[in-house]
Amino acid sequence: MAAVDVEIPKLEQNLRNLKLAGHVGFDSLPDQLVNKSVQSGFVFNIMCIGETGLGKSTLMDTLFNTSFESAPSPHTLPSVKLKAHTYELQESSVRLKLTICDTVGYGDQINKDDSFKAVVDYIDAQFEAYLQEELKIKRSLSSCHDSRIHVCLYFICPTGHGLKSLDLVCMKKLDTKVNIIPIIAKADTISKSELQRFKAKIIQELSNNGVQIYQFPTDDETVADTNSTMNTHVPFAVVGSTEFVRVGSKSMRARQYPWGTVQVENESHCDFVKLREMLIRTNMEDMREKTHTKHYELYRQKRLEQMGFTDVDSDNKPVSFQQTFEAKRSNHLAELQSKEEEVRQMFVQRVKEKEAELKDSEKDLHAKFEKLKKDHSEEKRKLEDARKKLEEEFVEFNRRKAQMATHHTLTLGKNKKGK
Ligand SMILES: Nc1nc2c(ncn2[C@@H]2O[C@H](COP(=O)(O)OP(=O)(O)O)[C@@H](O)[C@H]2O)c(=O)[nH]1
Ligand SMILES: [Mg+2]
Repeated sequence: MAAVDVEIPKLEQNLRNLKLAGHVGFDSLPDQLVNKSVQSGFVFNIMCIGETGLGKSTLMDTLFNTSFESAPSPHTLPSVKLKAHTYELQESSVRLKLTICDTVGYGDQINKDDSFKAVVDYIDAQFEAYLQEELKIKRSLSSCHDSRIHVCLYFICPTGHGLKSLDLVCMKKLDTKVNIIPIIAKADTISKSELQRFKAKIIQELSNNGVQIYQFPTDDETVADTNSTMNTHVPFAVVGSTEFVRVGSKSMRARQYPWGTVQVENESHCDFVKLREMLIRTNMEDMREKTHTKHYELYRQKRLEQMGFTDVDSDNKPVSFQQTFEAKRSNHLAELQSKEEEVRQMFVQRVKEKEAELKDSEKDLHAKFEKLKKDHSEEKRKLEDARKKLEEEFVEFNRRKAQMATHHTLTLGKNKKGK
């Protein structure tokens, strides 16, 4: 392929600021963007990790103020299974395709060593599906369902004693793959003073183990203050409920106990509102973006490197995709050729060996045949000799017999004369 020299003008150097004499209209670009996004709808995928019975399904119902109708899972599963369900939700004119991925059987096995593996595999599989679509010649990224997990809500058991080792191991394995928001489940079971200590302990343990959890972004001024305050409230202590009680004229989600009522949306009762605010109302787009630009990017980079692609060669010089591909192709061809040559050599060698073997056995056969022939003629000669000898003996015998006969007659004659 002939190289084409194209002079690329240095844009920055030629950049001039111009004033417009009147209204042109490209100030509508943000609106165009909004309209387009609203039209195509949004996708958001949540993964809930936590032991069975920690209130994952209840919290999802509470968060989206609906009933996803999930059947409670048993505690007896032999391994962790990931189950994803997708729902189409609509609020005013905005459509949201929401996928909730549940870790069924998480933490239920006696040996919990591999509990996180199913989760990691699931997250990787979604990245891989997206990567494969991206690498296709005919891509349909906008129409195919993006199943990459945008956020992982990690449900912590409200023990008041800090994290379990399974929690730490799993979050450590996931922190480069997904935005993790740890939450304290069933926070109505823990007292106010205990909760503060528990939260501090969890944060301490996470940082001691180098687990990176999702930080609400503070680079956008409009939300920087709220987000930075909210970052200090993590892990949110949440309560979920499918029961409603009337408070004044409003019906709200709550949990009723003999000693009182926990209102899910009451900020002095729990952090549910904070979680909903951060997860859905303020940072949903940031989590979608971080998933693509940070976590997926890392996965993509690792996978392409695994496949043997690189941006720079050993001398740190830029290498294009095509160069890498061609180098790989010629390497592959050379390898193929040397393999072919090796196989050919081996074949020739084998044929030679077989030929020599055949020649040897032919020689053997020949020698055996010669020996047999020799033995046979020897035998024949011996027999001939024996026959001759016998014949001679026979002649001799006959002769002697005749002689004896004559002698007998003579002797008898003499005797007659004597009488
Ligand atoms: N005390 C308390 N119980 C809860 C809470 N959320 C859910 N539960 C109860 O815990 C049980 C299991 O909840 P579920 O949502 O099925 O848990 P999952 O297995 O994690 O999906 C149910 O009886 C719920 O009513 C909560 O915030 N506090
Ligand atoms: Mg459930």
